[in-house]
Amino acid sequence: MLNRRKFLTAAVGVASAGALAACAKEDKGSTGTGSNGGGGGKKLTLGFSQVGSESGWRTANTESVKSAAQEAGFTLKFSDAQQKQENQISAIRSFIAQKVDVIAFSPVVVTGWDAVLKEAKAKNIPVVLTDRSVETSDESLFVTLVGSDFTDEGRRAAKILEKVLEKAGHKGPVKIAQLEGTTGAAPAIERAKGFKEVMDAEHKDDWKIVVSQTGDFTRAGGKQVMSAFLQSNPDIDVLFAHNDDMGIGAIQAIEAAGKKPGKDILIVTVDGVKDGFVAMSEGKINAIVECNPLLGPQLMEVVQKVKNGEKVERWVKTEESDFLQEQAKDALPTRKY
Ligand code: GZL
Repeated sequence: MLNRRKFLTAAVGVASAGALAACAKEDKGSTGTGSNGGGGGKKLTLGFSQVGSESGWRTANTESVKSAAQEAGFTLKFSDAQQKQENQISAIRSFIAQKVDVIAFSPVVVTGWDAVLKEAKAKNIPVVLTDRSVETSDESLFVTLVGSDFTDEGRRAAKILEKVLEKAGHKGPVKIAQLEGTTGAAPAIERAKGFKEVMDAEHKDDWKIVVSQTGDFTRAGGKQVMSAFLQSNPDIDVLFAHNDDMGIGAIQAIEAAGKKPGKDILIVTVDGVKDGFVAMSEGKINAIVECNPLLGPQLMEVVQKVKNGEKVERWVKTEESDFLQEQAKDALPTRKY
């Protein structure tokens, strides 16, 4: 996870990574013509390890990466880890053995990457993180992160919940259930952190998270955990779900319990996938904090720069908005994922 301290030390990382990329460029040499790959014509080969296919967000992200790689004229070696870190580590080792030009991956969890990233560094293969970040003691192990600020998404979720509560005319204490993303994943850790920051600063006396558990970013997980929440805490006022898919699963549980989602229990989610907007247009989700999965084009631009040995920002952030229920119907036709 990137923070200011890490950002400052990362300047060294970028310099050495730039050298890495330059080495990679020198090692490759290249013949032939053509515009892609930055090596004077040899096609750039990108090894990409994807988390899995756990949510609508992930499906859209995979599609964006694949189509952008094709558009860029790169050879893409793509691996779906089915949400298992060991599968991602194996895939990265395979990319190293295949001597790809650049490795990019969305780390399923934040820890446990130093060893394999050191292996990539030893072979002069630059690594680009996309979507999620990692915790590492050696900032030179990756060049940059192309992705969202999840802590800010958590803050935005709390701020938009204030508007939802006001619109609903809610008075007095607010009992909140939280459906967390995958345990140990950057978006889960950071969205919870950002939400709690606002809660502690501005709602210490009236908001309380009465129950919080992971639904692993899946619809099934959201439905199962929400059912359990309703057994133990039947008087929940609000659900904050770390992604739309868990929110959609929770809606099924809420309706099965004879309650009205979006009315009896106000719901704020993160992502902004089409099904989330449909649920919001039906009045079942009250607000969505967007997390843009269409990172493909930005990622390929960064990959090309890294291959060319050009300097890149330590964090290439994605632009995103927030949506209230009344905006859902108008926004639906233009949603791209
Ligand atoms: C966020 C991404 C998260 C989404 C979930 O960038 O890592 O993983 O919010 C997805 O939908 O499963």
